[in-house]
Amino acid sequence: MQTSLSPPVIAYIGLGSNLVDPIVQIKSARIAVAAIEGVQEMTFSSLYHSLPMGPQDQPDYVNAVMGVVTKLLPMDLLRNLQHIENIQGRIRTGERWGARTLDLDILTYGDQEIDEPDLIVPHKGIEERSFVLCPLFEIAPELYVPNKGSIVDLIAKCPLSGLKRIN
Ligand code: ROI
Repeated sequence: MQTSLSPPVIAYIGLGSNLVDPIVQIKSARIAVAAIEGVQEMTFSSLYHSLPMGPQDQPDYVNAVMGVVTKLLPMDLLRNLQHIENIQGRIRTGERWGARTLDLDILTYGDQEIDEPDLIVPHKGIEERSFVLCPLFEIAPELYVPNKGSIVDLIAKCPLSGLKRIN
């Protein structure tokens, strides 16, 4: 894949799956993300079982968050993550907020705020998603999420119901 390089930036990536053996999906995705040229794994959270946000007639999710150091520009990182989603046979049911084999979201990219048609960073709705905030807090308790607040404050305001750490 054609990519442009920038100075190293710490980015956090959210991983989620609720189809086709979600734990295996997340573990394979971790390996694939760490193998992207210009991306180096720094930290990886525990895996968490979470109740679906959105339609309830879908399986529970497995979620995790990965911290990386990357020289890729945000759009290049995004394209690489989408490529991994596709390789892992991402099934889209067509339903809004429906079940998915693999979701890889850029949660934060350094202290940057990005508002492009394909990419909003920090991830939209992060403050309502305990399945993102808890694993993120586990690996980055000092993090300040640009324009949103400290991870500590965000967690304090977000209900944690239905979230269970797996390992
Ligand atoms: N719900 C949970 N629990 N975990 C997710 O990763 C997740 N991802 C989504 C929607 C459909 C919003 N719900 C989710 O995209």
